[in-house]
Order: sequence, then structure tokens, then C-alpha cells
Amino acid sequence: MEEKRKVIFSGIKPSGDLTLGNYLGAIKNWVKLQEEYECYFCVVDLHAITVQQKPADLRKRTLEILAIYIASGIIPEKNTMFIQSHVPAHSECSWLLTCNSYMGELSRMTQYKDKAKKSGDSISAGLFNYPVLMAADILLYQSDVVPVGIDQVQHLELARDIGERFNKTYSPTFKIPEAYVPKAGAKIMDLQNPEKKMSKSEENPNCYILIMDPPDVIRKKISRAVTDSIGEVRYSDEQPGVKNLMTILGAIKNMTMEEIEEKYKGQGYAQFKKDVGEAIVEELEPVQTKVKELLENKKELEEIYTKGAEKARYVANKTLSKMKRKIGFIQM
Ligand code: AQP
Repeated sequence: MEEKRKVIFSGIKPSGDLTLGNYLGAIKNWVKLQEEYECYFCVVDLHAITVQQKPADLRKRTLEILAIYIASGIIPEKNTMFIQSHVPAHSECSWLLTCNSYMGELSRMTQYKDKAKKSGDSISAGLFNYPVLMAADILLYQSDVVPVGIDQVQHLELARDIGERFNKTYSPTFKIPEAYVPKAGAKIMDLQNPEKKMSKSEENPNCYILIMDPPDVIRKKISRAVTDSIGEVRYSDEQPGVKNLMTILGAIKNMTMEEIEEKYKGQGYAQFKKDVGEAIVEELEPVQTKVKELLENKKELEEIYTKGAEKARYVANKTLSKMKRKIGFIQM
């Protein structure tokens, strides 16, 4: 009998155009994981609206992200690829879990605190509840593993707490998932402020590389990336800019930090930066070509997300009815 494969859920929110951080921290690892796991790869559009989005941009980005997943090597026939808002169980489960979550634990989330600082008075309640929706996404599919960058580990821990609490209050309902943090690319930093992570909602475009940036823009952004006056390619906390560029090169070229240090010993930064820029261009150009092809004929994408949503709905609804029964709702 065929052994049941472990389940993975992961997603990216269409709150901006995707960056090299999303690519190296998430998508590139998914491509490897699909060989071993049963995967649900989602475009988490419900998460994007925790911050106001322009409707036309949201529509465009949602499809583009799906195209990027496929163009990067995720095989639709092998995985369940879908758009979160096509599966209403996510919103419903999120409410049921909200009633089993505490204000205290949610207000301790670092991402919320950072974003709240930036948003001033106009913080949506959705932004506060974001980790509960994330818990719903993961728990609905009885996920074993959730691949995340370091920035999302705190949210995953909360998802585990929320799931465990529900299991304890009622009876075992959810599998409690483990985090999978990739070795390479787990945290790609901002090119201008390398103590901050690279983020798609950053205003200054020199701070990030977009997956769809044209080659010359990529080269220029890397040549402008902040380094230091030490002049040596070394993986050291004293040189956060250089360290970040090394992480990028290592993740793309599969090189260790020692190998990179050895290669650029005594050479300053010019050749190193040039090679980082070229490595990114080489990695992203084929992805960009395929994305453009996929977006020219939307029919293929429509078929993929329709089929994905059917499968996802079936699985998610099974968990949702279990939850409702245990909570005490009358089932029809
Ligand atoms: N800089 C990064 N380095 C490594 N991994 C990253 N991820 C995001 N940025 C980096 C990983 O990508 C997945 C999806 O993230 P998301 O876009 O849904 O949410 P986010 O982490 O909040 O990304 P942004 O770019 O910072 O979005 P905004 O600016 O809109 O909030 C996750 O696995 C994440 O770890």
C-alpha cells in the first residue's frame, strides 16, 4: 500500500509585487519540497486586505503570483494550487479560532507591533487577527509541516498554541504542525537597510529586488546596495550588507559562506557585487519569461486555480465540519 505523504501548507500574500526574499525564502524551497510532500500552495489574498489594497492591483498580483509559482517550477498536476478567497472555510475557521484566541497573545506578535507603528491610528482589526487566519490556513489541511522564513516563525508558534488549545478544550481535531525553516535564504535583508528584512511593501524600490524586475534594474539595485568601508567579503555581523549579498549568492549558487569568502579574498566589492547581480539575473530571467507566457493565456491559470479550489474546499470543509460538531453547532 502507498504510504501517505506528509502535508505542507504555504502561501504568499498579494500585498505587493513579490521580492527576491519571497523567492529565496519561500518559493525556491517549495520547488524542492513538492518532491516529498503533499503540498497546498495558496495565494493568500484574504491576508493582503489587512492593509488597504487597490482592487485592480490586487486582482493583477493574485494571478501574477500564481504564475510565478508555476514559472519557478511548482508543478500544478502534483500539488494543490489555489486562491484563498475561493475556499470560504478559511474565513469561517478563522472566526471559530478567533473565539479561542487571546488578545494578549495576539498583541505580542512582533509583525503586528511593527506594522501598527507604521500605520498610526488606522490599524485594521484584520491586521491584529492576521495570525489567527494564518492558523486557520494551516490547521484546516491537517498540515504536518509549514515552510516559513525566520520572520514567520513566531506566527507559526502561535498557530500551534491555538491548535493545541482547541484540541484540549474539545478533543483532538487538528494535527499540530512543525516549522520548516530553510537553511539557505531564510531571511533576505533590505538592500539599503540591511538590519531590516526585505519587504514587498517597502516604499523605496532600491531596498528590494522584485522577481519581475528587468535585468538592468537588478544589476543597478545590487550595485547600489549598501556595504561598508571594510572592503573584505566576510560573513560577519559587523558587515550586514555584505553578509546579505553573500546569503543571496549562496542561496542561488548553492555555495557555502566559506566558499564565497575564499573566492573573493582580497578583491574588494566590485567584482563580488557584479557576480551577485549576474547570479540573480540568471536565476530570474527564465522565471520572468515563463510568467509572461502564462499571463498571456489566462485560461491555463484559471483551470489550475479552479481545480485547486475544488480539492482544497473538499479537504478544508471536512476539518471545518469536525470543528463545528465539536463546538456544539447543529449540523444540517
Ligand atoms: N525577506 C525575506 N526573506 C526570507 N523569506 C521571506 N519571506 C518574505 N520575505 C522574506 C517569506 O515569504 C513567505 C510569504 O510571505 P508574505 O509575503 O505572505 O508575508 P511577509 O513575510 O509579511 O512578506 P513581506 O514581503 O514582508 O510582505 P509585506 O511587506 O506586505 O508585509 C513567508 O514564508 C515569508 O517567511
